[in-house]
Amino acid sequence: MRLSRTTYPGARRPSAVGVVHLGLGAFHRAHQAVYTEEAMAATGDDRWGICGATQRSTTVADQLGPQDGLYTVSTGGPPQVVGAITEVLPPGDERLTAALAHPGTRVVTLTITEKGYAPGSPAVAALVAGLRARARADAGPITVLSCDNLPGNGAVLAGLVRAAAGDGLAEWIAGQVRFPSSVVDRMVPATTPEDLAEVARRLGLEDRGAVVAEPFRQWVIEDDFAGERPAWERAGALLVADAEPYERMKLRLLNGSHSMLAYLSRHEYVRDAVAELAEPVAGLMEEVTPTLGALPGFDLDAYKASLLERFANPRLRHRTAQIAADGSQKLPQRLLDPARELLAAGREPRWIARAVAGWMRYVTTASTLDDPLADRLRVPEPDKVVLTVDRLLAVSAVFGEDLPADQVFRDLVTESLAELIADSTG
Ligand code: CS2
Repeated sequence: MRLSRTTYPGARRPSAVGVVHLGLGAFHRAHQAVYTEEAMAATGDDRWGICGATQRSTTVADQLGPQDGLYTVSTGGPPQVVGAITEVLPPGDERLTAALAHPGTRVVTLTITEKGYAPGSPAVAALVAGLRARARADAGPITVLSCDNLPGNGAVLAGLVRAAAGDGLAEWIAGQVRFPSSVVDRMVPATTPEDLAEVARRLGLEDRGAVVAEPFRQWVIEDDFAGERPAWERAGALLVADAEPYERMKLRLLNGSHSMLAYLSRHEYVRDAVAELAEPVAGLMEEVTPTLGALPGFDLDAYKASLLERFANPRLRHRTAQIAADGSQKLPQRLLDPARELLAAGREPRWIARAVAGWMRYVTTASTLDDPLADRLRVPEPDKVVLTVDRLLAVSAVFGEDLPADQVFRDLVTESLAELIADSTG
């Protein structure tokens, strides 16, 4: 039997939709939806049901629709049923605009991945259409809360929305909409058939929307809301004036290491890659530390040690291939921005260069490349080191104009790529 509100009547039943979410993937289900569920449980304020929309594939709608939005999250103990999601909209569903224009909706959250932050992306277009309808309906203020791994994600999204909105709507947005930045953290690998079988066994019901995640979770949110919001702090979220220091730490230490592991290891899972690459990962973390800025009272050494433990979690089947995807969208904030800052300070970003060389080897040798810039990342003769570095550094959407012109950086990457190629052929 399938998990649903009929077969599992004990699930939380929100009284209304208060949040619209764009990008209803595994990450949202294991992160913001859980915070929202727990905020409702802690306060008894049940108005924060989530209307979740998927942007690209119908799979999630097929998984969650027949389950009335219910699914489980497993972090080691028994699967927990989450009832916060009350509506599931497939791509292109017109009800999304209506949901964004409904006065009960006070917050829009987004997990649309890095590549969603581009002019003309479907998620941005859907958001602007919804805001336009909301302005017309005079439905009141709303907060747009980005939850993607980008620096200043709120400001970036605000820029895209304003550019697409045009003058009249931009004026309404300026008065009614806030775009706080937030930093999200939880490792949530793609669910596998084995995971689904395990959940079905433990739950006694089939759950095609199940997600498996690490126990750790963090959400740092800039406290800049246009109106009401779920009491996420009651579920452990940190409301702060400025998320930037957290963002640097998370993107450069966690995500930077993740990308390094994904490109330098030939292991299938992060947990095995981290055992193989303990030295480069520790090296990378030390190298970027001077670029992190200050967080008074924060124990950076403990944070780094905890990351190594989280990567090594034996229960997590986090595929390096999943993290390797979309590298052109991830490298700049994870590796290249800290490289720029180190170079400007007269330091050599050796370990960053090694990770970048790993990416170069990866994009030039992978049999299929999952990346929006895939066409521009192919080189004719990947064993020619200097030519490969030259061609790839010239992709300015990734490296800008400054890094290709930096001889120190170019030499470090060239040297690393030569070593990597020699290692794999020798
Ligand atoms: C990963 C992230 O897929 C990736 O690129 O680095 O999804 C990572 O697992 C999360 O940001 C952890 O919070």
